[in-house]
Amino acid sequence: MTSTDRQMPELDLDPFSTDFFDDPYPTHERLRDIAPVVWLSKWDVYAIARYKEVHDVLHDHRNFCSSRGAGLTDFAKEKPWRPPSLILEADPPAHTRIRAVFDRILSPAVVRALREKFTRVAEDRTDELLARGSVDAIRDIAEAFPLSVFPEAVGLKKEGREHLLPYAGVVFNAFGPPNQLRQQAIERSAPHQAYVLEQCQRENLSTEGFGACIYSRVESGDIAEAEAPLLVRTLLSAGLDTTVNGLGAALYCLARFPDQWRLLRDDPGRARNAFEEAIRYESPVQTFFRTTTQEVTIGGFKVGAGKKVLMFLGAANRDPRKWEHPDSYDIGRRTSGHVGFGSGIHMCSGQFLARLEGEVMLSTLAKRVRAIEISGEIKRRYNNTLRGLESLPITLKRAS
Ligand code: OVV
Repeated sequence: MTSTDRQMPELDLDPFSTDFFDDPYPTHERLRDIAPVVWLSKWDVYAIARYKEVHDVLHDHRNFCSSRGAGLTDFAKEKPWRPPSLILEADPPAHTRIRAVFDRILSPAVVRALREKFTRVAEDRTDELLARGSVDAIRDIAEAFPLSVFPEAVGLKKEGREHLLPYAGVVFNAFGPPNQLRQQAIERSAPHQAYVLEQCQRENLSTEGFGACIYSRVESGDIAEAEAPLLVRTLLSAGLDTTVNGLGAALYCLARFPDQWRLLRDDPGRARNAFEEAIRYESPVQTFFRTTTQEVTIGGFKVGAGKKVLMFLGAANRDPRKWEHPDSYDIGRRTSGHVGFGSGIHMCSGQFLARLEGEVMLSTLAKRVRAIEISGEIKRRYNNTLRGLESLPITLKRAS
């Protein structure tokens, strides 16, 4: 009997339940240890939790496509809840052309020019927080900072911005199975969808900013007129809640592990890696799906054509086969290779912007704040894809 004839192990656990979200780590370990791929009967998906196989799948877009959806819904069988993304939910060659345009809009050079502006905002925010002393690290930092720099950088008008996080909440819940989180989010999404659709139009975007930049590519002939609003939609879908949860992850880590906060205070130049390590450690985007385009073999197990493969980015980022002391938050760690931003052709296009936001906010805090102490009840926020907190009450002490 060859390895490809081995019976696929199956489990009936639900990785989209609140019990799982409360503590996914024992289940991540179980999934990694049982086999390279495990069939989850509850949703008929093939789960991959080891680093190697997650990495391999991310780098094999021919066998594991995105055009049938990066969530559980198979677009070949079911209508997506909104028109597919031109970038996330696409394969080469269509993806390649759009992605090249998008990458130039969010290039390191473009992002670099935002540093001074972002730093001033972070400094003002920090002084305001210190004046109050007791704050909520999620609402007052992780949400407030990205909300005060990102919509501005896109070129959105002031009114209606309160729809942005709820809209992204729907997007990331919608990748999950048809559970209450997904169904309720979609049921309540109409006003958020209406807002986003409207803001994606050229006339509602300022003449500077990422939005106008996308429309300028219509002029240069790189994209069609009809593609521009959908690319702005990608910015609004993927550009805010992700960085909110990334920054939230970093603050949660630094509040829980004071030795690491001390290291960061000793050298605020470590802020960028402290942020990166938080992305590995908490993996704000926990999962994505692919669809098999033909029968494939994963770690010696056969998976049929047209099957949904569920990649546990968060489990891969803590796989002891890949990482030393994977369950330690270590701001000095060599984080390269983590899959918190994905990997391969779909790897996060906004990663440079995300890192700038994370680095600037964390280094500013490290320079001005002596201590961060958890001062109240920590509440988790439940989402089918995003991992993060609803509330993290902290007290901040000023550095003398
Ligand atoms: C990576 C990502 C997440 C959510 C939405 C999109 C992309 C999009 O392209 O709309």
